[in-house]
Amino acid sequence: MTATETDVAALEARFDAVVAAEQRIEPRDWMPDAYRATLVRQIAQHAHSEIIGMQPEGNWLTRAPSLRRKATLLAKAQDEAGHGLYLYAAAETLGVDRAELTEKLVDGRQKYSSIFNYPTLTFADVGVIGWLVDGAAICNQVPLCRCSYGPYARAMVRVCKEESFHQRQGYELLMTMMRGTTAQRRMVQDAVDRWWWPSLMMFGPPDDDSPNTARSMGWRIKRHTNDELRQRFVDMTVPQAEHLGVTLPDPALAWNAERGSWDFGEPDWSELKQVIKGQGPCNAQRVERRRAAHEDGAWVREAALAYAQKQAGQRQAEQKRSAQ
Ligand code: FAQ
Repeated sequence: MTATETDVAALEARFDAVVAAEQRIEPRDWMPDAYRATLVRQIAQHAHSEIIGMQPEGNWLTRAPSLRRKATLLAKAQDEAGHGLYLYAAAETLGVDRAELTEKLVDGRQKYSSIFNYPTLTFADVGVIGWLVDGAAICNQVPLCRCSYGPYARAMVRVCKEESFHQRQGYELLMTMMRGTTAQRRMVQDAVDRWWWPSLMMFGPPDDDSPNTARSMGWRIKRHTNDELRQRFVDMTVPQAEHLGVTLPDPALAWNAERGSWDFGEPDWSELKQVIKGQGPCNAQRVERRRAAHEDGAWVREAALAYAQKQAGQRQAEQKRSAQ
């Protein structure tokens, strides 16, 4: 072994020991290139999902049925923008540039969650997104609070607290509609029928078709497989659906006493593949709107940069004056 090989072996051994001891890898620590690349991929996709994820609900901001619902929805969308910011900041600790990540998103070189490519047809969709989509996000993200990469794990703690509030507001909205008219109850059931299967697909492909899971679990980035988390979500949601008074659109749903879990049907994996490939109902619209918003915001970024440069220049001039 050369001296360099010995150094790398020692660094690798330290990295493995930190991960095995459930401690955190921090930005300045040595890490394998593939670990860094996996984190950039996942965190960037996650950040893009939060930002694109504002669009489906944003569709109802100007048409919310009351001032209270509008204020709540606005606050939720703002939280999602904030989650995007924490996540881009976490990605930047790995040496990538946020502007470059955004370019990759709008060019189709990076992904975002499939779930945000479905339309929001009625106000009940706002409630169902809160209940099912945020519910699925919580199932997926609470374990990420124990992810081996420090900045990602810490960002997840706050994100999950806010997602819990989002889920509750969605459920409360749906409870209110279910206590309303027959037409309102129908709207809720229709929204549940449309969002149930896409929510199950949020967890990713089945384990035997998930190329990244084994390695990400080995590095303790992911803490559970896609199928484990999907099952956890179904088990959590079935009693909530009963309490709400809606039917989940899956004839195969049945309690399995032996497993102590709910059996459920197979999502249409070809649909997930199509949506991930960019061929879902709203992919083109979502990406186009993101591109337009990014271009429209160029003047804000330029102004902020010019202001920061001006401030830095003034600070330098002051330092020079006080040194004289
Ligand atoms: N959509 O090998 P795996 C939210 C891709 S935030 C699109 O299993 P992995 C908050 C995957 O990237 C929702 N693509 O991959 C909110 C990979 O492609 P690549 C976002 C998907 O990474 C709520 C390929 O398929 N949450 O909801 C999807 O081990 C309400 C093979 O898959 C996160 O991002 C999909 N559903 O596991 C906001 C959580 N599934 O990259 C607004 C963090 C898979 O090799 C309103 N991410 N793919 O080209 C994760 O936990 C993981 O990345 C998974 C995928 C579980 C999503």
